[in-house]
This record gives sequence, C-alpha cells and structure tokens, in this order.
Amino acid sequence: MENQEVQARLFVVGGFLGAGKTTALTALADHFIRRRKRVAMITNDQTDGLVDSEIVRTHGIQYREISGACFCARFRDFLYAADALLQEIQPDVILAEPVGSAADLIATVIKPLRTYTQDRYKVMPLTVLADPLRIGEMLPDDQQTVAASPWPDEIRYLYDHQLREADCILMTKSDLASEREKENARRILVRRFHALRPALPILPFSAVTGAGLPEWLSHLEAIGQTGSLPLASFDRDRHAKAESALGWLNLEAQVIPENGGHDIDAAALIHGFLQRLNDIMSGAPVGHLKIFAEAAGNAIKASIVDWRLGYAMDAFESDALKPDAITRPAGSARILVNLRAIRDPNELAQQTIHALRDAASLQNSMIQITKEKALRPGKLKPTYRIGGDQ
Ligand SMILES: Nc1nc2c(ncn2[C@@H]2O[C@H](COP(=O)(O)OP(=O)(O)OP(=O)(O)O)[C@@H](O)[C@H]2O)c(=O)[nH]1
Ligand SMILES: [Mg+2]
Repeated sequence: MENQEVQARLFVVGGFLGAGKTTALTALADHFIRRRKRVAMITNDQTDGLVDSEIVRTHGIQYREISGACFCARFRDFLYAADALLQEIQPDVILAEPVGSAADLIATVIKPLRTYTQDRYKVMPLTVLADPLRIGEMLPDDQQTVAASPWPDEIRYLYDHQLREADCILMTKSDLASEREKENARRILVRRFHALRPALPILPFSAVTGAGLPEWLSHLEAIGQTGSLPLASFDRDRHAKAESALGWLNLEAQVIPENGGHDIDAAALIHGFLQRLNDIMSGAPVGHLKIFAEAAGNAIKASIVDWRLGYAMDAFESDALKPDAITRPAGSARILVNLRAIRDPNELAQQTIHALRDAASLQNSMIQITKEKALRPGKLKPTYRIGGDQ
C-alpha cells in the first residue's frame, strides 16, 4: 500500500545521450510550477562542469549535482542530495536525470529508493526517452541496417537495455521528426519491446509544444508503484565497454576580448566554434555535444546529436545572470562544452580547444581554459542491486 505521508514525488527520467531528458524535465518542472508546486532537480554526469546544471540554474530551479558516476554507483550521494533538497525547500516534486549512459536503473535506483525511502518519497515509474531520429541506427532490425549503423555493438547493447527496462517509453521531439520517421521508430519499438511487455506505454512527446505531457503523467500515475521489473539479465562488462567506447569531455573557458572595448557575441562565437569543430572532427559520430555560453547578462545553449541535423540555438535571460551575479573581465564570455563522442578523450580535448581558439580569434578574443576534464568512464559497482540475476 502507498504511504499517505510521503513528502515528495520523485521522477527518474533516463535515456541515451541527447534523447531530450533535460528539455523534457524542464518542461515538466514548468508544468508543476504553473500549478504552484515546488520543484527541485538532481543532475548527474561522469564528471563535473555540467551544461545541464547551468540550464537548470538559469531556469531558476533549485538543484543538486551528482558527478563522478551514475546515480547507481553514487546511490548514497543521490539520497543525500534528495534529502537535502527536501529539507531545504520542501519540494512537492523532485526530478532526477541520470547520466545518458546509465542503465539497470530499476534494480539499482528505483527499487532501492522504494525499499529504503518509502516514508518520504513516492518513486514514480521509470520513464526512458528515445529520440525517433536515432532509434533506427541504434536498434537496427536487419543485417543491412546493422552494417550502416555508426554505433558499435556495445553502445547498441546499452541503448537497447536502457529501453528494455522502461515502465514508460517517451518518444521525444515529436515536433521535429516527420510522420514517417515517427511511424518507423514506433514500429521498431513495438516490435522489440511489446513482445516482452505488451502493455508498455510508448508515447509521443514534444517538450517544445508540450504535446503528450498530460498523457505521460497520467500513464505514470496509472502504472503506480508495482510495475518496474528489474532487467532479467544485464551484462555489466558489456555496459562498461559501451561507456568506455565514448570519450567524455567537460571543458570550461573564459573568452576575453583582446584590448577590451567590445563585448563577446556569444551566438557568433558558438556558431564559429561548431563550424570549426565539425571540420576538425570530420563529422565523427557524437553522442551529444552541448554548449552553454554566458555573456552580457544573456545565456545561450546549443546542442548537436548528429552533425547532419545541424543545431538549434536557444537564448534565454535569467535573474541568475544579472550583471551583479557575474564576476568576469568586462565584455568576456564564459563557455562550457560537454562533448561525448566515439573518440579518444584527450584528442577530443585538443580538438575542442583548437576549435574554440579559432572561433575566439575571429572575434579578436583569446581563451583561458578554466576546467578541462577528459576521460573514459570506468566500470563501477552499483551501491545496491535489488532483483534480477546479479
Ligand atoms: N524540437 C525539439 N527539440 C528537442 C526536444 N527535446 C529535446 N530537444 C533538443 O534535443 C537536444 C538534446 O536535448 P537534451 O534535453 O539536452 O538531451 P539530454 O537527454 O538531456 O542529453 P544528455 O544530458 O547529454 O544525455 C537539444 O538541442 C534540445 O533542444 C523536443 O521535444 N523538440
Ligand atoms: Mg541532459
């Protein structure tokens, strides 16, 4: 029976890199805020310096960041963060975004939470997001499409297992994909996952238009606390191989105008940087490339999941960016780059710095690197695993 005294609903929303988790969660946060609910978020990555945290901050949402590993291997930190948010701001809702390479979340996060924290959290069923433009190359259904996929076997294994354990699959970006692309993606998902769980909801969603959000929430309420089946088998070595097939880079830099006297144009800087990086990386597959830049009281973010699709740039203003909240050399910009791609992480760092330096020089500016974290994630044991075969 559900505990009537719970203090907050806790949503965990997973899915591969770039699937749309942060965008969906900020849309969900806005939905609750409009209904006068208090919302907090928890972000997560393999290392610190997260674009996602900046996005959440500029939305004015209180958050905690868990870095260094997935929630599953940092379960105590995760719980500490959730409890701290609960104490500090008494949220009605906590939204948690696991790193985009996380899998096996039912056994290592959802079940442990439901076991140890049922006095204070109602842990909602696990939603896993899938980008319809990527499903075909991640879940190829014949040998021909397997050969055409730019993704190695292990990454496709990870992607499949992320969705395999979902209580609810949300097909994101429904405003972006064509009807044909959506139909094709849905056909692949139905064929693969309805064979395992015929009642699994596979729902269309757009964070941009809000279409599908009420249906998503009502499905989660209907599934309740009793669904959530841990993966029957999960090959942790294969998962670790998938994670380490990706180079991971979190970079932060100041872009400072030479001779002062002018402000950095953040949009032009990002545009120049992306063009240059695309040339240097010659279109190598990226899991996700995220950029956040702050200049002159404005913030801009851009993101690439596939070089061929280009990028959209979103600009926003925020109280968190008021000039008195910023201590930087006059006219300068702060830029954060999070890049995950099939490439050696040190090479990624060099190429990114190279592209950034070139883009800055087009603006008569120089760069100062203030953070550089380049790594391949290693294999870590989950803190708890409840259910399944391990
Ligand atoms: N048009 C459109 N774009 C979307 C939608 N959802 C996400 N995007 C875009 O897709 C890109 C990736 O979205 P994110 O929300 O950052 O993806 P993520 O899953 O959080 O990525 P990681 O944190 O890197 O794993 C961004 O450029 C978003 O603006 C959507 O519903 N419609
Ligand atoms: Mg994100």
